[in-house]
Amino acid sequence: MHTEDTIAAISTAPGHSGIGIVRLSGSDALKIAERIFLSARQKKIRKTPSHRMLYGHIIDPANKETIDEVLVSVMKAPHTYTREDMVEINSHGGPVPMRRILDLALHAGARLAEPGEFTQRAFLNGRLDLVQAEAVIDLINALTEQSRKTALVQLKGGLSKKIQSIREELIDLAAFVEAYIDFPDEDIESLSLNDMKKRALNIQQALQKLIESSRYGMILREGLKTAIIGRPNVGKSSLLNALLEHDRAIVTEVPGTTRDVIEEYLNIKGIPVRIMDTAGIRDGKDIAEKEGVKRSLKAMEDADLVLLVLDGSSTLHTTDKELIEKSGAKNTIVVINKSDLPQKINVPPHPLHGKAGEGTVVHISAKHETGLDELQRTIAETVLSHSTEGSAEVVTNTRHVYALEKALVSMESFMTEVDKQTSPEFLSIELRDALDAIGDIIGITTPDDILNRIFSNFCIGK
Ligand SMILES: Nc1nc2c(ncn2[C@@H]2O[C@H](COP(=O)(O)OP(=O)(O)OP(=O)(O)O)[C@@H](O)[C@H]2O)c(=O)[nH]1
Ligand SMILES: [Mg+2]
Repeated sequence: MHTEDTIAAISTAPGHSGIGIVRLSGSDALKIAERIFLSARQKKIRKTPSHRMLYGHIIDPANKETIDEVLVSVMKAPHTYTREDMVEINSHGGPVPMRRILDLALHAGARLAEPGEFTQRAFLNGRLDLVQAEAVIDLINALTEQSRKTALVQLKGGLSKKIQSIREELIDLAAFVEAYIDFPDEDIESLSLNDMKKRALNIQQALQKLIESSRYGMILREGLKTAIIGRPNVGKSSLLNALLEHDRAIVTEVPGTTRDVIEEYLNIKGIPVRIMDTAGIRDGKDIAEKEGVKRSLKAMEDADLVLLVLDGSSTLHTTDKELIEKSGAKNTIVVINKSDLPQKINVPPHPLHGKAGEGTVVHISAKHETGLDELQRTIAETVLSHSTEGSAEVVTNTRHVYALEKALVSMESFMTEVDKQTSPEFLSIELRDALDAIGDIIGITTPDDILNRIFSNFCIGK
């Protein structure tokens, strides 16, 4: 990656809109913008104080043709997103004028930006660490208000600060251990051993807490994978429609209506939910239905949460019992539907006890939309009861979880080695490994190929 050249991109989404923004960043950004912009009051971009806007027109320097009427924001280094000189051209948001403005900027000396390159520069120039840079994309992709809040805490450096403090504790501990390497003849006294263990335990606990927060964090980022499972005709598709508040899936009185998995997004009390309606489970004869059932079982297996729907107006079927058994290992809410009809079902004892949400029974009528609020509350509780909601430091990123787990493994080995009174050289190796893993999270030791992969997932212009 070259950071010495000036980059340009269309930063707003493609399509037609009121305004659109072409963005420039780099040491020549002001000069390049000046070549293609004519201010209404003859003002020069380079002479304009930072963080001011100029009104005028984009002009093709080759033939003096006016391309669009624009407002230009002038932002001078270092107080900018990338810490470089930046110009943002606010034009009309049509693809044709914007493409033309971008082309003019490229002709005037800019290079087309790679995806995420503005943010990559912000990272390379030290304005954001890697966790904060990754939070930018999470904020853009936030599924619900809760996801947005968590991403914003990360963007403002909340999680980074926590990771930094763990890193500092690790550095202190490493320095303490390494002091003994210089005196090979001296054994580490037991007082110091205890001190080391105490410090290592603190670090371990902090790592564990962050790893635990990721269960909630990943749900905020990717959605709670929820599968609606049950026999044919119990009202699974009706439930999906009732939750979505529109007729997404076909509902008929014929068993076996749904043949494929239907996936939708829902916002349940701030929690993004990826909900899947599935084909009713039975021993169907036709091939399409068999395939449908296979997919239902797969959806159940992959789900974070199973909504096991039973028909309250009929007695418990063998398949119901089998599904109750099958869902045993899963976080499950038993949803007894058709509560508007006379009830014949015996609420089955669920094999699961103990953990919140599991084996919980909720009565609803999907058709008359009753009991849905309680169901939604129960769904939200299964997430929140396990979570560290309210805690500022929530880990939402798989890359961070892996690195934290790696650091934790090293700390566990460190503890074992301390107990065995291994020589300080070996102890220090474990701490270095933990430090590297933590450094990878915030981008201190992250290899270039990983960095490039992270930024290539961004959109162009960010
Ligand atoms: N009385 C009553 N009928 C319901 C209720 N929910 C669903 N039904 C009816 O039950 C029938 C089956 O509903 P669906 O939602 O298609 O059931 P399903 O579980 O998706 O069925 P498959 O797709 O075949 O597996 C339809 O006639 C619905 O109108 C309810 O709460 N009360
Ligand atoms: Mg259905």
